[in-house]
Amino acid sequence: MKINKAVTLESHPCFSKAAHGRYGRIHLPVAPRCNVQCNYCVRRFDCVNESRPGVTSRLLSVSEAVDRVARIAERDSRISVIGIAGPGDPLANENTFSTIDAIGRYFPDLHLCISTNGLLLPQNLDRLVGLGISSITVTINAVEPSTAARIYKWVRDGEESLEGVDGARLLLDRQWEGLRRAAALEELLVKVNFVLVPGVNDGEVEDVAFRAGQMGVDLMNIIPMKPQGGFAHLSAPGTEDINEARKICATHVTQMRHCRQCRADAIGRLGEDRDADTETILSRIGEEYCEYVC
Ligand code: CLF
Ligand code: SF4
Repeated sequence: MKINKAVTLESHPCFSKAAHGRYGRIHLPVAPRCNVQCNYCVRRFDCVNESRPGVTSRLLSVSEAVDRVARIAERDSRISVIGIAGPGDPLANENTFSTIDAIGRYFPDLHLCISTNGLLLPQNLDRLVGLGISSITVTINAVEPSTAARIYKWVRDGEESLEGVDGARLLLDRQWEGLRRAAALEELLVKVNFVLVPGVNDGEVEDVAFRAGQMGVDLMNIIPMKPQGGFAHLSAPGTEDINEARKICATHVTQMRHCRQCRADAIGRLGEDRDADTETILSRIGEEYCEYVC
């Protein structure tokens, strides 16, 4: 099926504010591994009452993911998007590709959406497009490696693990290359996420917006950092900080203002997640999960 960006936009609850009250998404938690460590990401929560990115009650296998979509999409015609947003990095998990391949074949009318830290995006973009994804989000938190080095504890590329500025530079190079190439594809909706960490990267939010706007990125989502993990000692940005950053960045790229910072296993319309309904029949496992920001 030929993907048409305008058609995707009409019914994508994240990319279109007009669509967010009418359409919903299913996140499939099939991707546990991550290849970087963000300082704002904590991997040890597994609470069905917790509602934030990176949290899921249970990992799904590919066949379980397909079953879940069949079961839910059958009784809710408002589901328009199937997203993979963790709980780790989707592109660091082969199951992500198997899942979108299967969903694309069984449910060709649903849009496929991926959210990634971008480290493996350049090498996987063609594959994702070939599998039929119609929207992608890349989280980019800086332009300068010295700033990114304060946000990412380590970056793992294959067998190589890099820390400090070396890891940060590699990650930023991949993120920006992946974003540029994705934005150049006429069929893809592309969003850049920015996790605002006061005193660390707030001075670069406009630079990220400017670059993204120049590349033709469709949307930017500025997200408040939650103080935890390596950033537990910092303060979260206030609503005024976020609004001010959005105001400045809106001159470069359209701003998203209706994000609900979804769980990695969210289901339904934004803000009306039905995870608990669906998870009651599933057992919880005591694994550690990674915070993921879609
Ligand atoms: Fe999911 Fe993300 Fe796709 Fe949407 S969520 S993978 S783009 S289908 Fe949406 Fe949730 Fe905000 Fe993400 S409200 S956290 S922006
Ligand atoms: Fe990985 Fe996302 Fe957690 Fe960062 S926030 S460590 S990219 S899962």
